Amino acid sequence: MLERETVVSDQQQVLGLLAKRGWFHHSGEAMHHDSILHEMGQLGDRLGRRVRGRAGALEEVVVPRHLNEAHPRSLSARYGLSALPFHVELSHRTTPCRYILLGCIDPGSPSATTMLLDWRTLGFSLEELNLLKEAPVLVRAGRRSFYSTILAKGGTFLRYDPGCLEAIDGRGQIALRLVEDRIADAPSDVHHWHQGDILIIDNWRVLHGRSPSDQGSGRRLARILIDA
Ligand SMILES: O=C(O)CCC(=O)C(=O)O
Ligand SMILES: [Fe+2]
Repeated sequence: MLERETVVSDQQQVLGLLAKRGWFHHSGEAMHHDSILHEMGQLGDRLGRRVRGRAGALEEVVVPRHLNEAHPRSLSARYGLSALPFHVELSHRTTPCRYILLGCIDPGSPSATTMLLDWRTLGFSLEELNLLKEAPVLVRAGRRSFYSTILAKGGTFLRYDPGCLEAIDGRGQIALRLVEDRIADAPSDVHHWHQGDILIIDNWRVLHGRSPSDQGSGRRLARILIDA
């Protein structure tokens, strides 16, 4: 039997894999909501500071929702149980959170997968990268809406979420379509959930999405967001 210390993944190993691939899969031993969240907290708190999600909570449970049951400004309000398109979490903030941790409380039946895609593998040319850094887009966030670009200066992070980004001119339109088209053609990593699994995603680098889901599948993921 492994010592408890070795079960919770070693920080260097987590950081190493995050640097290498942009995401990290931890097969947890925890099987209950509280213990999964505890384990996620241990991993997340070592990476940075927790931030609130869209609905204002530091810890959330993500359940696939029908259009009319979803939080009005969430992607689910637009896509419901269909596939959730690839996005960067908290794209509507001036800086999206650095990490997302998802923990599987229940994979659901039928289960839905989470898809992961590193934007650096999308093959943008230098010219395209410049377009993404320069073309202005509107970031819709109610009264806090603002103008920004898809790619941050220096390429630190990508801002992309079909639910809150809008073109305001031709260049923005081309830039948004460019990302959409590349994503559509790109092979992604597909994560099939097992109870207790924890995924840590470098949200500045890896976009995530979800395959179509079923009403009443029982699928439940715990989620915490980290600034670092
Ligand atoms: O349900 C999933 O697989 C991911 C949903 C999502 O986008 C999120 O929790 O941020
Ligand atoms: Fe998300």
